Amino acid sequence: MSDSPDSMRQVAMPESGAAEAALPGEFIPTDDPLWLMIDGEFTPAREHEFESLFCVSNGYLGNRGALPIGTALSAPTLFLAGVFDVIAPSSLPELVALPGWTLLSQSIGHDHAAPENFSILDHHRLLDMRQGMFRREFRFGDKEGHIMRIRFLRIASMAERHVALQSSLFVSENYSGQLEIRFGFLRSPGTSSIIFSPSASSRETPFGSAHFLEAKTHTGITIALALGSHFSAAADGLREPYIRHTADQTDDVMKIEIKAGKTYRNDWIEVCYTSRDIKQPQEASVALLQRLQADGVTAAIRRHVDAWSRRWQTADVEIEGDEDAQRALRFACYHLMSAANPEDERVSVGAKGLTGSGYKGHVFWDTEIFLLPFYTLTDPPSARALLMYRFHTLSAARDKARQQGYRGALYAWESADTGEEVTPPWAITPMGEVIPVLTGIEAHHISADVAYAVWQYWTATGDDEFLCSAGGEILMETARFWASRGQIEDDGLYHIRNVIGPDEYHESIDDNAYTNWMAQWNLECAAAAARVLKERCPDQWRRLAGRLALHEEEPQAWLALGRVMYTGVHPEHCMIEQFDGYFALEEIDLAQYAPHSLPIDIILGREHTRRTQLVKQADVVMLLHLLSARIPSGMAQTCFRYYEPRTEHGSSLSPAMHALVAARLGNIDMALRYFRQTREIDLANNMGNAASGVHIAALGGLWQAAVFGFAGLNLNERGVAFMPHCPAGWRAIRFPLLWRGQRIEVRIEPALAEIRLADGMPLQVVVGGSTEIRLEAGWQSRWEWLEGTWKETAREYR
Ligand code: IFM
Repeated sequence: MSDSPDSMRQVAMPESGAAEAALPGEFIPTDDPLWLMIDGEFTPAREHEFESLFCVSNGYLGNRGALPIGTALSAPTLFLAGVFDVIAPSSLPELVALPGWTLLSQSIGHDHAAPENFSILDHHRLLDMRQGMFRREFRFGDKEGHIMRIRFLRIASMAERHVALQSSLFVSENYSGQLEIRFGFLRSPGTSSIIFSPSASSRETPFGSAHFLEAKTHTGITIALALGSHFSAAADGLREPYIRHTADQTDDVMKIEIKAGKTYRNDWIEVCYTSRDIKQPQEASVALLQRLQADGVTAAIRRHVDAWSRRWQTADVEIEGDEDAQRALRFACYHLMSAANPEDERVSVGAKGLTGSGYKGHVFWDTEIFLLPFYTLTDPPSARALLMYRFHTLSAARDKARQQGYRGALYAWESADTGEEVTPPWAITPMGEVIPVLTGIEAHHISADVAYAVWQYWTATGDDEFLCSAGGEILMETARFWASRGQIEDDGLYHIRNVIGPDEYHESIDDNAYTNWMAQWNLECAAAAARVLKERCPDQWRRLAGRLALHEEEPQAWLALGRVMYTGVHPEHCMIEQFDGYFALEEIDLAQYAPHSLPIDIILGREHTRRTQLVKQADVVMLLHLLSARIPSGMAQTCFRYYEPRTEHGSSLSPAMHALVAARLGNIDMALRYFRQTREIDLANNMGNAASGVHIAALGGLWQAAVFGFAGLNLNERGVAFMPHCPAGWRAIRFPLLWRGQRIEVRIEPALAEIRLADGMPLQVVVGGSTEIRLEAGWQSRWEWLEGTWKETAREYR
């Protein structure tokens, strides 16, 4: 996973204005290539990778970007957030992979179609990121020389989250006669062994045909799908659509008489509710389908496009001067926005969002540390919903702490629907070796990560109601966990032993710097939160303290423990040691193994790797960002210089953090290199596993590298600060932020920064560590890099 080809080589971009024409009356096509991802080649071996990249999802459902006409390698799949199944008593919950609804085949004349009987003549697959739309245009011919053209679009509605929609245009270039089209659910090898009820039914409505299907997971969740299909321009030729249901497939079969050169259109609407959402999911699906059929597909698409447009207004990061970086950031924002659902507090975002079945759909610290900043600063309701998931799973976290002999809340390293620990106890390496997985037992920093996101959300939004009703309890319980987790030892310091930090090469270690520093922060922050709660919501605080049996002195005790936390700082070297004994480990020069395609712990062996200073992913380097205010800049520089060459980036989480920190430390070339490496994780599949879903944490990290790294954003209680490091090749970075309900517009050039407060109360702003200014609503402050320092040079009302 070293030198990768440039990300955009395979995902080619069109010339400006060359985007495909619109399906008539359905939507306004995006022709700006900076908003499009295009696959213009047809490479069946890369099919699953593109299915992940071109997935459409809305935080409730995710529909992989499979080709609408099956290929032998297609795996059309539908995921529903929070719908996990446990297939056997001994297995772990996994996100249900439902068969995706797709165009299965077409038969022209008497030639019954299997994909292999067709040849693809032209193929063009496109993700319109601005409108949240997957589109495809292709021409194919059969053995008799009949040529068909199909144009198609698919959305997962951002306006009505229970809805997915697909619209297709068919034109036969040279054949008049019968066309049979089968739409349906195709069970592919990747789909779950879910049971579809045989009572699938079909009926005609004034707006087309409607089909109803029910499926049940082994854990008893009912999934009710209502599917509406409408064929236009075919009234004369459409013959009795009917539904055909077998164990593997449910097809909607239509036969029409077509004329060469004439366009036929089919619209298909899918509505889904489950028994997790509502008592009568079947009725809810039917009712919504009927409403949508009455309204029409065009109106539904318009609502979806409007919803995307509103979302982009608070999230778009514009990069002037680097088209690849621009598209990569839009791709990141597209998937981040697609992954969250502000309307559902019972689900979080899994490591692959709803784009693939990697990690069984489980939720990691990825959400709180890599994704939450994006949602907190661009879509606070989504951030709140994700944090509420942690609130609703507090009791499982309390159980886990208790089971391990601690107090408070220890969150699951891998979490599904209930918050219980679902990390697999073992894994199989690429060499076929079965190895134990200890993260579920020892990766305890997750509790501090959740606490960190709670406090950051509250700082940025000022959402006291959340802090008083939910966030405060998370902070108290996680602090309590840390207060019981370690011990003051003979040296008078508080030690936390036997953990795994972010660097998973080293297991069962003592005093991991990341864990201890974050635990210290958690203890102090909870004590501060106790003061805030007491002041802002005294009644709720009294009730909470009563319910948790929290003594008056407990927050003081947390502060005292924080003061004696062992931090691994070696003042003489201005360094933080990653864990106790790390500096004594064997030094390995990673460069001598470059380039290598297998992970280094496989090349060296796990035991050997454990005895070296090789680091799997940012560990101390994470602290340089998350707790930057606590680490003097000299120490940050020394630590980065030490750990960066020792880091293998064996996790997709690592390069983005290195891009961010390198930028903050002023090492722009290196930052750009890591930025590129991050964007290539999905866009050039440089870790080789994009097929199992996009790497959502890396995408969140890419956004953070731009905003916290190159623009150098810092948040504090009074407002915002910037330490800009805009690369010289990027003419400017421009992005909006939401701060306590106010919109801030930021534009950073290599030697210029403009900060505008669009509305709300005055805000403290500082650029480059100089004097803070107070910015009023409607005003823009202009800063310039002059004589080696940032100075405010103008302020104007705009
Ligand atoms: O959470 C990460 C972990 O840090 C490294 N392995 C992959 C996980 C999921 O992305």
